[in-house]
Amino acid sequence: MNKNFRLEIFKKASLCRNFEEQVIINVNNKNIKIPVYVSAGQEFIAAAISTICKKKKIKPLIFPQHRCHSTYLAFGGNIIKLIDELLGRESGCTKGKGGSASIHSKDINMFGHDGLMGSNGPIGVGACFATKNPTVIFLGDAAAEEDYVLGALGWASHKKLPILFIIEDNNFSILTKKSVRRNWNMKDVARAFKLEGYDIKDDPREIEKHSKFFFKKPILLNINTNRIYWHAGGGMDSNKIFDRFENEKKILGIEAIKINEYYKKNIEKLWKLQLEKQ
Ligand SMILES: Cc1ncc(C[n+]2csc(CCOP(=O)(O)OP(=O)(O)O)c2C)c(N)n1
Repeated sequence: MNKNFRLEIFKKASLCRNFEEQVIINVNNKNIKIPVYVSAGQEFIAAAISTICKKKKIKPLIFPQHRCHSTYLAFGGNIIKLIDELLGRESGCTKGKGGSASIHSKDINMFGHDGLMGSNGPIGVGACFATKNPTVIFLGDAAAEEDYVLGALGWASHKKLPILFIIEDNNFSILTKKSVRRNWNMKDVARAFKLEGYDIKDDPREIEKHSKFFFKKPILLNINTNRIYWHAGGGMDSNKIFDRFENEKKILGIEAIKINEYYKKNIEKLWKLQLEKQ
């Protein structure tokens, strides 16, 4: 992968990571009073997919689930409106009514989740079938297990829809690991439905490698990743989890460090300004 492109992806990831770090601070000091689902650790998925879409000049329909701050930010959602949403304000991107789990934004074609795990599978397939617009559906590894997701995969395959199913596979359904829940994987399920299916890491180079046919046919990427914080809120079980963000920063060196310093400083400032408006 060309270094500039990798840095472009890193920029988005840095925006997302620093945003989430501020969310954690503001959950802990009780400025944020609603349940939050932090995407720190998983941000390279949204960062890579959105940068690839931008390069392809595609503005897809986006169907996220609850862990979606990074999806919103990486695809160009307004950061102030997200801060306001988490603070429960009417000026929030979902008018303060969606909270963390149901981020919705007409500006970026992002359709907020309703809370029923996996529902965005059939809803997103339906939207893609009706409009034929390029569509990205993000599902957790647990949400992907819902029966209605399977029916949706079959329809997307049969109709050869321009759709990308991204499984953000952090191994957990709240606290239950995949190995307790099932003996199969989503790549094989996709292939059983005659979809292209791959099981990859959240390494942006691997994601890009599979991007040639994005939106030319239906594809499912099961992307292995890690969430750093608890299912909800800002707790942390271990600091030994592999952190793709820190890994990329180390590899990319001084340029990445500078990018990250920029986002850290400015996002902290934005949060402060918004909080002062209260
Ligand atoms: C149909 C349904 N079943 C159960 C739940 C309760 N629930 C909320 S989040 C969650 C786990 C989701 O895990 P996953 O889809 O892997 O996403 P992650 O939280 O790991 O990002 C569960 C079981 C729900 N909201 N909807």
